[in-house]
Amino acid sequence: MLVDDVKIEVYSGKGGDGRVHFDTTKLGQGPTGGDGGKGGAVYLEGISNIGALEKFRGKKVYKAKDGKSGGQNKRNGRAGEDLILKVPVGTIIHILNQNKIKEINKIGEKILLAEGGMGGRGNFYFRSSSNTTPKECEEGRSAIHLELRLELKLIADVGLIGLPNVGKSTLLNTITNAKSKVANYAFTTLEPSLGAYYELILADIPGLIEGASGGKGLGIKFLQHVERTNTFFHLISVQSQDPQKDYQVIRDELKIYNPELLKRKEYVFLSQSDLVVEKKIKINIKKLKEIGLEAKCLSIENLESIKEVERVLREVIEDKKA
Ligand SMILES: Nc1nc2c(ncn2[C@@H]2O[C@H](COP(=O)(O)OP(=O)(O)O)[C@@H](O)[C@H]2O)c(=O)[nH]1
Ligand SMILES: [Mg+2]
Repeated sequence: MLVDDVKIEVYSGKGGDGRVHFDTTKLGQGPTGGDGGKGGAVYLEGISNIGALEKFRGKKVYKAKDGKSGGQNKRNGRAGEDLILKVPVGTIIHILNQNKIKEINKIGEKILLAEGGMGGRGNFYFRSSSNTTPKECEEGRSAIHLELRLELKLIADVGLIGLPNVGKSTLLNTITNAKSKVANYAFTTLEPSLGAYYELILADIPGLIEGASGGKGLGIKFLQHVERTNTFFHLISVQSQDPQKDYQVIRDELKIYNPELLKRKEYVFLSQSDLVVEKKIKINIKKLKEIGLEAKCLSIENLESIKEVERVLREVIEDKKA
């Protein structure tokens, strides 16, 4: 199952302590204690793998490295390594013990959650003309502890919707780098998948069937992931006996979940068009026209139709920029 809600704890690194040390060579007697290194910070970084919250289910506590203590001969301690946790784009970060919320919306976006503690200063720092042999140094500052709830809300630009088995996953895999499971029976793909087409993110929303909004199947759970999606590709199989009904079933489920979803831009595709004879395609195109839909033919066997999908995607990219 897709993990889309987890709680973890993170700690930044503690600062290294400053050091008290004096030169032991014959000529000098001065202070040479170095500063402690800064502790590692905690960052979150957005990646495209929507399954990335899975790894937080087992391990719950994550720590950046502490800074090292200062050394002799004015050597400063090494800084602690930062902790960078990778989360899927669309993750909402609830910082529970600070009552704050942050979001990661882009691949590669990195946000700082907790600074590492500053290193303490060594006695070399405290030397002065009035005190040439200071015995003071500072402790490193403490780490920051955060309790986090990571909640995934996918931010897809295009949502692929339609009944099971109409070719949504196949289309996603064909035009993006996604590796969505494809199978010839309903309900194998129980996880939504994401793929990228240039700067667009496409989401395959599986499991929508009649009654999904009433708790049948799992589709309804995934609709939260397209709540912020502006465009839908609605696939209807050319093999359908009643394409009008297939269309309406999905529209009804969207409506019950959130009527706003019906206002989003929608492109209708008559999919798997290589599987039937031309006449059947024409009949189904006509049936869809009767309810005001201009359906485009689509088949992964037909390069022209894939190019047409890509043309529509470029249109979506233009719309997005505008
Ligand atoms: N012949 C043909 N088969 C297709 C096409 N698109 C998908 N399929 C097949 O239809 C079945 C269901 O496809 P899938 O992508 O899993 O459908 P989904 O449930 O909507 O994600 C799989 O066996 C696919 O190989 C197509 O354009 N032509
Ligand atoms: Mg699928």
